[in-house]
This record gives sequence, structure tokens and C-alpha cells, in this order.
Amino acid sequence: MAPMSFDLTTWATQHRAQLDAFLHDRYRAAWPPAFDEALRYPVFGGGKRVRPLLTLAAARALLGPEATLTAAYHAAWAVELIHTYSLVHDDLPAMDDDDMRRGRPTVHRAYDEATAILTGDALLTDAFRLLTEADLPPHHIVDMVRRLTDAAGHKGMIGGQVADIRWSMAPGGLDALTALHAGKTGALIRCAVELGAVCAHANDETLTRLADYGRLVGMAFQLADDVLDAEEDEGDDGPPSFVKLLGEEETTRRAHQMAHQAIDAVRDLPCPDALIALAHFTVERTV
Ligand code: GRG
Repeated sequence: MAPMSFDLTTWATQHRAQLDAFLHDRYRAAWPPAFDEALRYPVFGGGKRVRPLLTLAAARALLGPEATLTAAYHAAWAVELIHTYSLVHDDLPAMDDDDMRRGRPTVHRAYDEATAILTGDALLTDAFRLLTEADLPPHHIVDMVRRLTDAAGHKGMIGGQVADIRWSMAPGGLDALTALHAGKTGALIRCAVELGAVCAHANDETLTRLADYGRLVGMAFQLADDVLDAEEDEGDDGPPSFVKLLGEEETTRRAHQMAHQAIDAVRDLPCPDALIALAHFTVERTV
């Protein structure tokens, strides 16, 4: 039975600490020493950990608050490593050319460009290794590898990034922008939820419900992000944004509507408290 009230801050703080402890030693191998440090720099760099928390929340929704989530920690970290690599590469001079992320120098500024490229490559590769280390039946591992490959690759995040880069040459309408973000941001967030469900041995019907939740929360996350970034993204040169197409009020309204639809998709699951709280957080956050 789920507790009546759920405190997202306490739960998230606990799980962030456990997530960090879980991966603490992974990039501490003696060779090559300086590269170890570069690998740890973005992984333990102050991210909100929204995606891995979604994986753990999805597993909790099916297994209950007392369940051991070891397999889900593997999946959660696999998703977070993909997210982390995408940020490292997105900051590179050939992409967004950013000097700062999360209040400190980006990896290519703290180290150098080659190190940043290789750090991203190493994290991307290790994500799949981590999935294979989860204590799950082989068909579940294969299923997770396929889902993560689709979400991170050309059908998902990379496809969305390519569409984003091309946007300034040929801007599109609302449907094109929605497709762009369903790939660039949405696919990995949806996958984070799906992997939690796979780790909890969800049946097809439950997986579909959780995938719906992930799709809606992923899009709500992006709409909220566009509102948060609205001021700095103003002007024709800025990135494609829902606020530019819909205005701030309508973008906010749609974000909240999607978060509520997401909650409706999962509210009948055995222990949906963390999923519900994360859907609210997605659209109410200030960072
Ligand atoms: C360059 C390989 C490659 C992919 C680029 C995801 C992505 C695709 C680029 C990252 C830049 C960006 C603005 C992505 C949109 C998704 C997004 C809002 C990322 C920030 O996610 P948060 O807020 O970040 O979860 P933290 O820092 O909390 O981890």
C-alpha cells in the first residue's frame, strides 16, 4: 500500500544520493588517470537527475515503495549517461559552442575539445554496457537495449538534434516543432519511464500506459523548458521554441494539460505517487 502523502524532495534526495553511490567507483579505474577525471566531471556535475528518477518512479509504481530497485538503477544510469553525453557534445564548438553549463565550465572548456568528444563517446558506449549488467532475464535486457537505441539514435534524440540544426534554414510549424522535440527531448524521457517498467516486468498493457505517461511528460518538460528559457531565446536567431509559436500563456497551459493527462494514464497503478509528483515537478520547476 502506498503512503498517503508523498514528499518528492525527500524521495528524490535519497535516490539521487543512492544513484551517485551506485556509480561512484565506475570511473575511478587507474587508467588513463586524467581521463577518469574528465568522465566524472559531467556525470557528477549537478544535473537534476529527472530521467533516472523517472525510471525509479516507474519501477516503484509497479513494485511498491519497499521494493529493491537494483535492476532499475542500472537502467536509470544508462539513461542518465546518454543524457550526459548529449549535453557534453551539444556544448561543443560544432554544436552550440557553450562555455558554461550548470554554473561551471563545459567539458571542452575545463579540459579540451578532443577530451570532450571522447568523454561523450565513452559515456554513450558505457550506457549500453550498464544495461547488460542488470540482473534481469536476457530478453528484458535485449528489450531495454532496443528501446534505448531507438530513443538515443536517429529515430529519437539524434534525429531531433539534426532537425533542430536544420530549423534555422527552414523553420516549420507546430507539427514540425512537436516532432523535433518528441525526438530531441521526448524520446529519452519516455524511454526512461519505459525502462523502469521493463525492470519491473510490466505486461504489455501497463507498458503502453507508462509509455503514454513518458511521452506526455517528455513533451510537457520541453514546453516548460521553453517557457523558462523564453527571455534568453528571443529573436530570430534563437532556438526553435513553442513560446515563439504559441506564446507563453498557451505554452504553459499545454504543459499543464499534458502533465495532467500523464497523471491520468498512471493513477490506477499500484504505487503511482512518485510518478504523479514528478509530472507536477516537470511543469512547476523553476530550473
Ligand atoms: C549533441 C548528441 C547530441 C544530442 C543533442 C538532448 C540534446 C540533443 C541536446 C541537449 C541540449 C538541449 C537543450 C536539450 C533539450 C533537452 C533538455 C531540456 C536538456 C536539459 O535537461 P535537464 O534540464 O538538464 O534535465 P540537467 O542539467 O538537469 O541534467
